[in-house]
Amino acid sequence: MKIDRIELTQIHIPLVHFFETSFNRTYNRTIVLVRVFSEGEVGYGEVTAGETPFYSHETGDTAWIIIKKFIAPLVLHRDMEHPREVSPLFQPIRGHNMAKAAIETAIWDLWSRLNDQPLHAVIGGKLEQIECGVSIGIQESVPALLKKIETEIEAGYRRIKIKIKPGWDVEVVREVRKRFPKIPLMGDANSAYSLADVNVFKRLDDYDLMMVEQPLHWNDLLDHAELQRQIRTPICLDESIHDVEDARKAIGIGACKIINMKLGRVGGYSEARKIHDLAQSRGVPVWCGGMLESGIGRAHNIALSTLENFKLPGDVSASKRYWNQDIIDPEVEVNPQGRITVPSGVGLGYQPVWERVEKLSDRKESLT
Ligand code: OSB
Ligand code: MG
Repeated sequence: MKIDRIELTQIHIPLVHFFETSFNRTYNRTIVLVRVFSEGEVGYGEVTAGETPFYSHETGDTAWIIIKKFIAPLVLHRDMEHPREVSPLFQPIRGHNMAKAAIETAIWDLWSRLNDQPLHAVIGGKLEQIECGVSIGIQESVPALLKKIETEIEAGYRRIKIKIKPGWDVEVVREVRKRFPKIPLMGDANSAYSLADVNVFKRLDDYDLMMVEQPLHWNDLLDHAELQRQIRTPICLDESIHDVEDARKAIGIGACKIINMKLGRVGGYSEARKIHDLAQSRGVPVWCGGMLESGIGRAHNIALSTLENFKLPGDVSASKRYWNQDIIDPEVEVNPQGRITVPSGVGLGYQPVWERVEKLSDRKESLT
């Protein structure tokens, strides 16, 4: 396989409902999509970075520059046997994992299509159905949140994640538990707290949460280990895990008992697989996180979620929770039992509809 062209396309697409975390509120997504071309076939990838550098240092704009100047030249016109060769090529570039992942994941899709196989089979996935949860942003009021949760439970979702931040935490969780005593529930703080807030998490211990996600600083492991020693609720790390070394250290010092996996945050399938295997060998379950992806990123998340240690429901939800119309055909659907049936077609198994992409696009660049 030799890649003769890489194309970057930026789209603007409004969310059905704004999404608020401890770091910002998003109404409209601006997303950079990539296409990689070889032997008349196309592979698809998505830059999962946000519009702003508030989740990580990366944005769609930084990824565009890094891909154009440093990543694309490493793979264009190079003879490659297998997509597992891609990730080591990117190793000299420090950070910029979402830029790397967009290209790496697109090349896995391309190779799967060239070899007439489903991507999930190519990466070694075994699961035929994916367990789905939802991530519910901070709402205008507690009744509004309760209503949202009710809707998602009725739709069949198997786990509810709510976003928390100082001022929207213990009291909110108490109200949710009062109304829904039994549902699998968790909170994601996106690094809104410090160790000085240990009492917040001790109080949250009363509400039987499956886990609390990334309570402390976005690059910390040590303080999370200290917090975990003081609370019963398992800590799940998101922002702090960039590679298998972070995962090894985090598990080793007890900074987390669960890992949220995101292809973008860890730089693609090769590193995700390493983290997955390490976690599995240590008895640490993983689940697939989300970054408000379009159908292309979402389809990659579904493929990833077929690996065996994806033991907990992910933030992998139906297209219609995000978009009036997604950019793939068929759209991602979740059945009334809260599961996605993994598609059996080649590559991603969902076909990007490029005419739709072009209608949403205002920026495009071809790299040769
Ligand atoms: O922390 O998991 C997160 C969205 C954007 C950035 C960070 C996160 C999230 C989500 C949404 O929680 C998950 C999704 O539904 O895509
Ligand atoms: Mg998170």
